[in-house]
Amino acid sequence: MNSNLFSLNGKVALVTGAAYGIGFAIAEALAEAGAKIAFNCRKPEHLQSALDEYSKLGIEARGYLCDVTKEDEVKAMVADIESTLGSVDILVNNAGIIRRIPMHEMSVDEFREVVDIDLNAPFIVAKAVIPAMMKKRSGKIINICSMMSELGRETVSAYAAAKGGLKMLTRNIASEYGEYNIQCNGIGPGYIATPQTAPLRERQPDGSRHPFDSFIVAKTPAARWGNPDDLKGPVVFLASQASDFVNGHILYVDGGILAYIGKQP
Ligand code: NAP
Ligand code: GCO
Repeated sequence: MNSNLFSLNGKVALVTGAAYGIGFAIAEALAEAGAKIAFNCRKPEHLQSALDEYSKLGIEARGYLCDVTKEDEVKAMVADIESTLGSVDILVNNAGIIRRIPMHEMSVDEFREVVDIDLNAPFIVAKAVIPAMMKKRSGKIINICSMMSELGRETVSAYAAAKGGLKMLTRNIASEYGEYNIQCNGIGPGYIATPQTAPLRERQPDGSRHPFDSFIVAKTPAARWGNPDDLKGPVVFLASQASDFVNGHILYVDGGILAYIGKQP
């Protein structure tokens, strides 16, 4: 097999929201495969700590303070990446938030904020990088979807609506730009141990596990939460020439949750 199949040498990767969590692991994996890394977040303290962590790993990441919902900030970031590292070859739309509120109690602004970051922003960032990919007739766009691209649950209406929409945005980008040798796929992580899910894993006052923690472990054939490193292989696959004929696919990295009815209590 061609040993360069999974190489990203000479490629420029932008990973949004990669100050920590899943995005950081994704950026680390892409760097390990040879890519030059650019990433962004909103908070200066997150940016600085991330730059320090990347540096400790020997990764010369270019970090940007950029809110992915602001098109002017995104355009300025992409322009600076193009003038310093080169045009973006690989985009990972990772930045995202969740608000866990019963729908009938959720404000319109709270709903809109989640959809803005989790769905509108991937459109904004993809739109900023696609013209250069079209010129090069080459590009990889990877949208970080979710179990909630397929399933609902209480309190996450905005998130599920956004991630379901992101699945279809992924398929539409694949449909519209495949002829330019641009592949757009999604990764659907299962339940991953990051700050975003920390509230679902908090120990109870009596020291017992959070009920949701126990629920997820029973619902996952792998009988564990995922960790960000579980996403490294899948993202390198979708970012590399190994997946040049994979397009519009959502790769679920979930330990088997979507395949499993769950362990009998
Ligand atoms: P996280 O720990 O909360 O990290 C989110 C990152 O996004 C942070 O770096 C945050 O930095 C950045 N961010 C948030 N809003 C932003 C904005 N408007 N502009 C720029 N950056 C922004 O989340 P995570 O668990 O790593 O999840 C990452 C992605 O995976 C999200 O799309 C999430 O929906 C998805 N996902 C997570 C899980 C899971 O179980 N953890 C499972 C499936 C899918 P700042 O706050 O500094 O901006
Ligand atoms: C939740 C969790 C999930 C995960 C992930 C699952 O509250 O149910 O936060 O939404 O973040 O999206 O794939």
